[in-house]
Amino acid sequence: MTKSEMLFERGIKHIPGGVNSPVRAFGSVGETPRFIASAKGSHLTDADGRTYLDYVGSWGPMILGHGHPAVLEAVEQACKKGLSFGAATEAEVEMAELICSIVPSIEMVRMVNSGTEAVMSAVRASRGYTGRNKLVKFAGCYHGHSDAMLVKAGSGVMTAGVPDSAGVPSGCTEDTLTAVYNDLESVEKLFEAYGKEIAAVIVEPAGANMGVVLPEKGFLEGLRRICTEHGSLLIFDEVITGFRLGLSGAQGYYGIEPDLTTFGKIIGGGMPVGAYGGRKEIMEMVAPAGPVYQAGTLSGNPVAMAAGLAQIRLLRDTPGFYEELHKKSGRLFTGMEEILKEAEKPWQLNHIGSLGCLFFTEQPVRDYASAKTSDTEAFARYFSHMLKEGIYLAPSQFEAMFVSSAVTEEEIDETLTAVRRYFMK
Ligand code: HOZ
Repeated sequence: MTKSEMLFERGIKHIPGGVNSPVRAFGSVGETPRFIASAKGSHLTDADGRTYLDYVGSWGPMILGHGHPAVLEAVEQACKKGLSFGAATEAEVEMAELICSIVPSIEMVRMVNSGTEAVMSAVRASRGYTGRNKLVKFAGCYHGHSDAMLVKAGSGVMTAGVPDSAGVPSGCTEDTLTAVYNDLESVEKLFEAYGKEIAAVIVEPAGANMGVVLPEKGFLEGLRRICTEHGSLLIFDEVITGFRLGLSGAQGYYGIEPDLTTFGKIIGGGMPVGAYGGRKEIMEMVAPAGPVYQAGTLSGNPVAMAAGLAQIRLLRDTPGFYEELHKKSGRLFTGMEEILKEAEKPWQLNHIGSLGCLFFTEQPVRDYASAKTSDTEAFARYFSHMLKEGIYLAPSQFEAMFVSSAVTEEEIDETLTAVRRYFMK
């Protein structure tokens, strides 16, 4: 028995499913989860001492790779000054100034502790601001696990095959309306029926929790237009795409200005962080400036702020960071496409910047329904092969592959060799 297997056996006795977040249980790929002991640069090392080339990067935040010296140094210095004060600090002001200086649509920002919390709070702010209750989300988009968002959600909800979670009272989701990703008509229909009641449309500007699903030309522009016409707010959930598709996230990449934006883990450099922000008049609704209540003892935690500030400044100040990362990732994804052209199995490879996802289906993947046509057993076989080759992919069909700047050109070649060995056998 491996140490990971033993730890899983022990964990299962006292943690639901043996893990603290469902996807990491490896359930949908039929493997035992690897328990990670440490990580450095582009690699993870498990409890058995096996190393893996990491294409998960803690689900996004480790865009610089693990243990970047500048981030570690900032954390060490912050730790020495105190772990938590439950009071305002200079670092929080610096973080707010930094985010507002980078993302043009954000004039004010509130720090929280996770993407789930960021979305929950942004939705509340949108309702407080508009005085409306209804919310439009898209099937397959994942916005964390707050009650109102667990309707046709992506990520682990999608692999679990439960479109709606147990334990969520119907009263909590009756104002959540679901539209089809990349289908503006489905959005128009909801606005025809409920236009004056819709507080906001929330969307992952590039879907990354039903696998990777890209917005088609005109989709985000259409959402912007519809929201403006109806006095509803447009919320971009940039928990995955923020500081990943570029310094100003998907909104900069596609040139669309949302009213509110949510961020997650990436702005904490690996520490538990989230944030939501947007136009001043909307954010001034939030307590104590306004009547929308939202609070948190650990929000803006000094150690998390130090890590996040160090990481974001590196992303901002490293010349050509995103060009380089996208070029490297592009070589990986086009290399995979070349190999897959020769493969007999049906496939679709969706990718953008340093995010990608291989689906096992003949249908182009453009929404929840087409993502669901992927053969998840074929994905599981591919996943197991890659893991044996020492390559750690997201353990679910409906997650993204994240490339970090720590991955070398040689490691891209190694990855392509492993892909080739699978498809050419
Ligand atoms: N899709 C999730 C991140 N957005 C996976 C991580 C998790 O749920 O643990």
